[in-house]
Amino acid sequence: MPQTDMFDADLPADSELASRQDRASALREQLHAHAHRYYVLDDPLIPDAEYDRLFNELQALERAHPELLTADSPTQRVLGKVLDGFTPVRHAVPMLSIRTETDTEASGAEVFDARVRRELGLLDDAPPVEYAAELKFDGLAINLRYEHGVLTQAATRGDGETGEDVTQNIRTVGQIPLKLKAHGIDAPKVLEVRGEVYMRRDDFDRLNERQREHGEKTFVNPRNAAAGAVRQLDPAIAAKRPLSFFAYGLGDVQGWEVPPTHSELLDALAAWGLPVCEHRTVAQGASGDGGLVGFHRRIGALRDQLPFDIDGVVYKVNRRALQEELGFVTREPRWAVAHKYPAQEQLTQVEAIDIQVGRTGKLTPVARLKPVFVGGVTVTNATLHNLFELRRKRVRVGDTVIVRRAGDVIPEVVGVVAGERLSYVPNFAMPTSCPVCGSDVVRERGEVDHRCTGGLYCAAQRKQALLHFAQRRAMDIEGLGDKLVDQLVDAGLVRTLPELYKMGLTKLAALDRMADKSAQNLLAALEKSKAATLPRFLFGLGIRHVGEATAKDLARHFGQMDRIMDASIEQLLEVRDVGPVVAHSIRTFFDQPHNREVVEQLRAAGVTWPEHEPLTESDSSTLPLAGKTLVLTGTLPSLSRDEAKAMIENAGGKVSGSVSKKTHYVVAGEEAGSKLEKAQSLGVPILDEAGLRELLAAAVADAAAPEPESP
Ligand code: D41
Repeated sequence: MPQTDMFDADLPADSELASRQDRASALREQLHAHAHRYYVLDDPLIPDAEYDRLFNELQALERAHPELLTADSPTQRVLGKVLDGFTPVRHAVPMLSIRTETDTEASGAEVFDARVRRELGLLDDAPPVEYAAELKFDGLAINLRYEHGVLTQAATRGDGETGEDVTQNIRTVGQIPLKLKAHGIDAPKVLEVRGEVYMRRDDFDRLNERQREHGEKTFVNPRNAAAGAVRQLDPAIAAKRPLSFFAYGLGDVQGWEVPPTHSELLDALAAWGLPVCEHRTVAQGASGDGGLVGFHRRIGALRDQLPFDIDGVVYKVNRRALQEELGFVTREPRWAVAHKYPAQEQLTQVEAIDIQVGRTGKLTPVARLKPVFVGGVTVTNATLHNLFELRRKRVRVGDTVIVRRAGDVIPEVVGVVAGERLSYVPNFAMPTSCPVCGSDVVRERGEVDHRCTGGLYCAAQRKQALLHFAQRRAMDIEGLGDKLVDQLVDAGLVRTLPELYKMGLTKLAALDRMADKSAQNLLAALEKSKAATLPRFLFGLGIRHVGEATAKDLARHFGQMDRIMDASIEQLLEVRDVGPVVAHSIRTFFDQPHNREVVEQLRAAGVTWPEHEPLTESDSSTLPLAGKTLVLTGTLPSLSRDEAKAMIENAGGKVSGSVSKKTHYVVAGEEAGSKLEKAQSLGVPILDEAGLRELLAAAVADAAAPEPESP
């Protein structure tokens, strides 16, 4: 070959040809491998949309450069192999495929209508063509053969000519009648019904949950779960996989007059007892609400609320006479088209795994993704929910993952494409301190979520903490609602609870839509809120698991904020209705120096709470044992521990678990141990049950004495 000049135009052309050839053969190999996993093993590595993308690329390449075409190209045959375990079934009438309108815009309907009209030779002013519009179920095409009304055979589509006999498995599908419903006419000699076997989303979720519980492999989506079930060799296992079915067409028919339109055909199939989807319509032409475009739009809006997955809608020329006139191209009827919606799953790469702290303090691992267009938007982040989900899915940085975005739902990582990790990547670990505020991160026993314990100190939880603090049942700061909190935080005016009380009129009034008058009102409301009560203040702090009732119990039990802040787990457990989870939550909260600081700063800002809140003053401090702490130890002759505790508390006293100098009485029964000894050594008065009863009676008498008049 003569030496070619560097700038010879032939040179790039030659190398282009070589790289095109390489690309085509690489695509063919990939498609073969993926098709095998998808069709034969029912265990695809990539989402359908990614497969379609590769397929389309190869098809475009072969079209533009026919010399690249090879006989074994996946574009040259319908895919799908007969598994060893199933008997092949030759379809009496081939199962056609359906043309897909690649255009996902609404104009797909118009393109189809225009083509139909052209092929039927209709003039522009001819009336609209009538279409039957239905859903495109995302399942597995199946042929059901009924002979004299009895289901005799069910077969997969296979390559359209030959499928597999899956009668055993299909017979387990409750929705599929084993016998056609009698409705006054004789069942046809032969009726072949075609439709889609699919799995409902709730069934899918339950199935996966069960699989997980049994330590078995889970499925990435309902379609794969359905396909796996239909081609399950053991019908007993297939029977446990919840499948559903919708009919949408016919195969071989003998001894039945097929209705003249598709819509009437579906009505007739429904009358035979076959499941037919209710979301279907008869449309006049393409345009407008009454046309295919309107149906496409309506179903698009409904898509995410449907209990099953669809990947598009299907338009069919309604009149069979017209269908016959239009005929077929290769294996696709000219009278039908599938119009897809944007794929809800795509492949992309995980670039990093970050932690997001939510308004409630929940830490969520989030995958930062190479941007990918999925479900109609570009997605760059996807939730991994929690550490357990992340571990279960085995997601690591650098992995290629399937991302799903359905409707308004937050995009999520469905799973990892296996076998692509190139080097060692460490497993992701949850941080032990909050990435936002540095507070401890905890996970409660039996819970999957990790949480920041920073609470009102944590910037991520700021707005939530402020709203909670301001609410009526807490500090009751009138006028401090959602919008204002957003504004204050976003403007940087308030970062912590104490800063609420440091706002000046000038800065406040400078806020958008904030008149002088409203600023003054807010300041007045803040001022008024300073005179708080202990239970309201405590509740307002937003300690996890401390609701209004618990806050009241705590206030009544301890009487003072400082005692609550310093209470040990043991002491907290003495409070009525406080169990280990709540006690831990309170302890952890006050173990965060930031949280103690917030309390101190609020105090410094002038927020006050009487040591005994007014509500309990009426029930409690006027009560006979108000302010008295008793300790119970040993077994009393007639009272159970709980009964004694209730009697003391009803009289306004507190029951503590440990004896100290502050203990007023120790009530000792049989087999009293170290607490009795301690009381003796400290000189704390010791009572038996009779003594306790006496004390209560005496106290009641005291309390009945007239109170001094209030000034
Ligand atoms: O919901 C579907 N997946 C669906 C599939 C449908 N609603 N209608 C369909 N109609 C046909 C023709 C027009 C050939 C009777 C189809 C399919 N075919 C089909 N699905 C898989 C291969 C062919």
